[in-house]
Amino acid sequence: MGTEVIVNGESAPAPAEPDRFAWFDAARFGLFIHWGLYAIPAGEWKGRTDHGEWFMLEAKMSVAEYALFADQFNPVRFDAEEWVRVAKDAGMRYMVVTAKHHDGFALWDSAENPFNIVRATPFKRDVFKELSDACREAGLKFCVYYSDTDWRDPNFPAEYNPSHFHGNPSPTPDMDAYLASVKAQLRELLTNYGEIGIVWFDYGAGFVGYDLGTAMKGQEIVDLIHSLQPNCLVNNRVGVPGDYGTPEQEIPTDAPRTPWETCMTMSRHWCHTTHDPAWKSAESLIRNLIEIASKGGNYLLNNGPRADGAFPPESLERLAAIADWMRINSEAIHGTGPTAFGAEMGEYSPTEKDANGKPVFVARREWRCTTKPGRLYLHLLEWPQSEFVLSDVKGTVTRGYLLADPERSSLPLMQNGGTVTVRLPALAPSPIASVLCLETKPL
Ligand code: FHN
Repeated sequence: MGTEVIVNGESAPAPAEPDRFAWFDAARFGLFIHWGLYAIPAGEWKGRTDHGEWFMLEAKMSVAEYALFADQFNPVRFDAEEWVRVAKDAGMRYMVVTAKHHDGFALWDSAENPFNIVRATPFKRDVFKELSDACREAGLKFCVYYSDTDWRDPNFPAEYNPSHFHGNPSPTPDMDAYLASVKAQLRELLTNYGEIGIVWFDYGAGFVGYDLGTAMKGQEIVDLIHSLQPNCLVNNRVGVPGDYGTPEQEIPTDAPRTPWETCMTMSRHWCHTTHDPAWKSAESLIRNLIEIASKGGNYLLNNGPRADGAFPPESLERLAAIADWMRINSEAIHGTGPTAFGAEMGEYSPTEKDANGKPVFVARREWRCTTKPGRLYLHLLEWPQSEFVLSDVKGTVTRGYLLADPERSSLPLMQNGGTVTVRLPALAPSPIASVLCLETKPL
């Protein structure tokens, strides 16, 4: 974009490039959906109950055997508007949905990939059309998960899989043909469903000994996406840096300086399973959101809908608890920047080392901070006895109040240089995290 334009014969500064990241950076919170044929066995098969979305590989199923699940897939309780309402109520600003996972089953009406919900199941509805419409109507970004792996496609090389499994191996896989099919499917997704916020690539393949970016021609794929939708974000999982990083099931100790998003399950598995014992508490999910936002990242929290299209009750319970907390505190998450401090996170031990000989990080859990211009949001995880003391404050604090106080009554506070002391009520408004907002003005 040039530095000037001519308007009515006069030279004027060129409009700034649209910031492709603005919505992502403000969102801070999204819903990840893993949904497909694997929801039918829901983890249980021939005596085992610990399968997940890798079910076809774990059960070493042929394409023909796995396709029998498509004949049964009829999610009569699927309701796109209900999915979107639950996500929006929880404060989620975007939704990433598995268009095609490693098993090759597509959730959109694909001419390129007829093994899809419209053409291969009794359900016959294009859930991507219904979800993209519902997201747009509700103001959520609709985003697409797409796996680099396809255990059905004979041209996907079996050797690219960690276990060299393939449901339909060709003796002479043709990677160019495979990539042509990948690009054709991406064109369908980026042409037929309106604005796509993110193409969320994933790697099922181990690409053992192969350079993912070269094998998948990653930059060509990213360029194709941007040629179709220039503002669409692409993550870092097609073998090239893409637009942002994707730590999985973990929150980085040190906040990356480039855009990032932690994806995490609510339970043990990404997809719905009937025997999942490891559901995380709503408290830990909310505190993850706070931790991630205080480091300037996004939280992509996963939910695995059931085969009938309904969200599991365990998910609904947690999302409702998150909605209750966000109803009061969302301004301390949406549109915020990272902490103005940092010492509150903890420090590296001067003596303790981990298995790799690196200093152990000793985390602190008293409070976290998110920021906006003229605002410090202190997320109090442990309620101080009577007062909260904050050091290294830049500028002057003009007022302090609890977001849980509908009147936002000013709390007694005093400031001595960079140290601010706030008198707090005896009881914490929330056992999970109570947010103290300090309004500030520059010195
Ligand atoms: O293999 C996939 C897995 O099934 C799941 O989709 C996660 C989600 O980020 N990604 C891969 C494992 O990293």
